[in-house]
Amino acid sequence: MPSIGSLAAVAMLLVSGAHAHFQVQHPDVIQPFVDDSEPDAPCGGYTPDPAKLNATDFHVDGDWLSTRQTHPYSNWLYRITTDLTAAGNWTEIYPIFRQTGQGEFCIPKVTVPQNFTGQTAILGFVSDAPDGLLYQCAAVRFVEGSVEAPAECKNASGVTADYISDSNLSPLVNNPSEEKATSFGVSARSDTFRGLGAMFTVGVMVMVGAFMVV
Ligand SMILES: *[C@@H]1O[C@H](CO)[C@@H](O)[C@H](O)[C@H]1NC(C)=O
Ligand SMILES: *[C@@H]1O[C@H](CO)[C@@H](O)[C@H](O)[C@H]1NC(C)=O
Ligand SMILES: *[C@@H]1O[C@H](CO)[C@@H](O)[C@H](O)[C@H]1NC(C)=O
Ligand SMILES: *[C@@H]1O[C@H](CO)[C@@H](O)[C@H](O)[C@H]1NC(C)=O
Ligand SMILES: [Cu+2]
Repeated sequence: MPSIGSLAAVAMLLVSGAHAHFQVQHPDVIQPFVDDSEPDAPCGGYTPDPAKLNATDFHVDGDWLSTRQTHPYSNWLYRITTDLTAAGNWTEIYPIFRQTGQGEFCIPKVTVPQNFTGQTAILGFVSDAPDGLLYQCAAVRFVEGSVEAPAECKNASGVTADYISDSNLSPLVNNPSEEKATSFGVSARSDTFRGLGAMFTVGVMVMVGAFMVV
């Protein structure tokens, strides 16, 4: 009788080859984007070349971040560093949260400490997904002021978000957030419900895996 753990591992292996993880919609990420390399820290398969960065302006008093995931859920960390090789010294710029549901997720007003104004930096996206940690990086230039998010900044229907603590993500920054008591909007579902949801997801993955083997 195989253990639940090994079944889950098999399911995750099957799933990892089966879909596209996640992509960043905004700001533009450093190329090339290689889906299979997304598990490679710190940026998804490459080290940024400081001499060749094509930085996008990011407004320190409010700018938008947009992603699209193909996972049923994942936990997100947004982080920045002025080390343009992305080797370390990361600062968290938004509390770690769980996105439940596939598709677009956009936060319209992400702020950065004002003393970053004028600096060029790497903005890192890390997703703690059912198939492991996944990475992407954008090159940004911090500018003053704020910007209104455009219409393309939207959440897929049915997607929800809750702040969460994540012991895989918090060591990846110098200033990890405490778990927030409040949720994004609708008040938090209980941890029990969340746990059951995760077990259901793994159960479905195992069944899909078994189906693919047969
Ligand atoms: C730099 O980025 C801009 C906007 O994202 C894009 O239009 C342009 O083609 C890029 N240039 C290079 C050399 O990659
Ligand atoms: C680390 O990042 C901070 C900004 O968060 C910066 O002031 C400091 O110079 C950086 N240290 C190194 C060694 O890059
Ligand atoms: C901004 O100020 C904080 C302390 O308030 C400091 O830890 C951080 O290194 C500074 N960042 C930069 C880029 O200077
Ligand atoms: C997406 O959902 C989050 C969490 O509810 C919310 O904070 C954010 O404003 C939403 N984005 C848009 C574009 O409505
Ligand atoms: Cu994936």
